[in-house]
Amino acid sequence: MQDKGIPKEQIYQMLRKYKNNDLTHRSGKILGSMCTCPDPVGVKAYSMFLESNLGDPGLFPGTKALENEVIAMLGEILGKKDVHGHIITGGTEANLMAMRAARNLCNVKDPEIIVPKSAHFSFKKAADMLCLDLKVADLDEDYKMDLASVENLISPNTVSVVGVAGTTELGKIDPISDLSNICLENDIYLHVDAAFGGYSIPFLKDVGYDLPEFDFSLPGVSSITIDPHKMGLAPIPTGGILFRERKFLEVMAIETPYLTEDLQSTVVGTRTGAATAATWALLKYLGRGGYQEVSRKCMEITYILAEGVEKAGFELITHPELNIVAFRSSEISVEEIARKLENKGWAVSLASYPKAIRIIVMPHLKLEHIEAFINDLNHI
Ligand code: 0PR
Repeated sequence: MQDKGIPKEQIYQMLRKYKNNDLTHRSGKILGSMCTCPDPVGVKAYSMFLESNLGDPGLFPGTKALENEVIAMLGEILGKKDVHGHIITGGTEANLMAMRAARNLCNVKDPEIIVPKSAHFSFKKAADMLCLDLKVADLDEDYKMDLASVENLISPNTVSVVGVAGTTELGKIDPISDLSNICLENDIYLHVDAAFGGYSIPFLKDVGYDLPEFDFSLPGVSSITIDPHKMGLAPIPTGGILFRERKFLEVMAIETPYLTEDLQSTVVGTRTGAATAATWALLKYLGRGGYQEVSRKCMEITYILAEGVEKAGFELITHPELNIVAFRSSEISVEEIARKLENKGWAVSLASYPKAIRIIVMPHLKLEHIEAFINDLNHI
């Protein structure tokens, strides 16, 4: 570190040089990301609350009121207005909190959780950090959690079953309604990871898409992860965790002797209020109608992409249920396809099960990008 400070204009110039090495969502080249260009209204709201710390909410009662309103709005979207929860850093932290609540609720010596083979890797982190034994349920022929497999894995040590509404690799929605029944019958905590689907399934249902129930309207659902920084268009890092009952937060509350709150249930202490402000602003600004449009447009482009992929001679892994298209070829490996697409400037990602090229049709992908992509796909 140099002794004397550098003039700010020079600093900004230096930063721009680094930034120029980054890809941007706006370029339309990022095809494998669940994040997107944050909406400017959310960015402005975020920047207005940079000094707000929800880890010490007594100092920021305005931001705390915003968080309460956001949680109620997200609860309303997910079938229950009087839910309890927090705006946090993202899906990983949300899943970690849910698993911690589930574990703490049960007093078992060797706790186990049951997740589908399609679950996000954050559950492996949660299992490691919380000393949980991870039991992996098989998928059915449509890549959704297999119910017979779940029932076989249930044991007296099961503290939670996890279903996913919008899987990371294929965008599939697990049979949450059946999981809800199974969990009610066995008195097991059911967590729904809707980090991706939470901000789209309800809105797509509004506009006529035939998608299954997955939220608190199902009585067995105990908690839901929903990420504003994915389909919610909020800046990174913004995640959400919602619990059906306050006691799920209370079982993991830690005393905080010198803060303006007595108890804290979140993983992090100092916690930005900016994410809450951005989420609040976007929910108010876009409204239900705005989010319906966002999801509807993504789905329309998803279908165009799926059709283009098939016409180009590739095999779709599955009919897209949400805005993810996954495909492979009988002639060349997915690694080879990815390499060729990367040479043409596309940043694609690979699904692991089954192996496939995976494209997430996020709001930054416009029709012209997808048309250019299909054109390149035809010529690899
Ligand atoms: N749950 C689900 C269903 C997810 O898909 C993800 C992340 C998480 C939880 C974890 O969320 P956080 O990453 O917010 O903690 N899904 C994406 C993935 O792993 C995240 C992502 C986003 C990856 C943008 C790359 C990228 O460029 O694929």
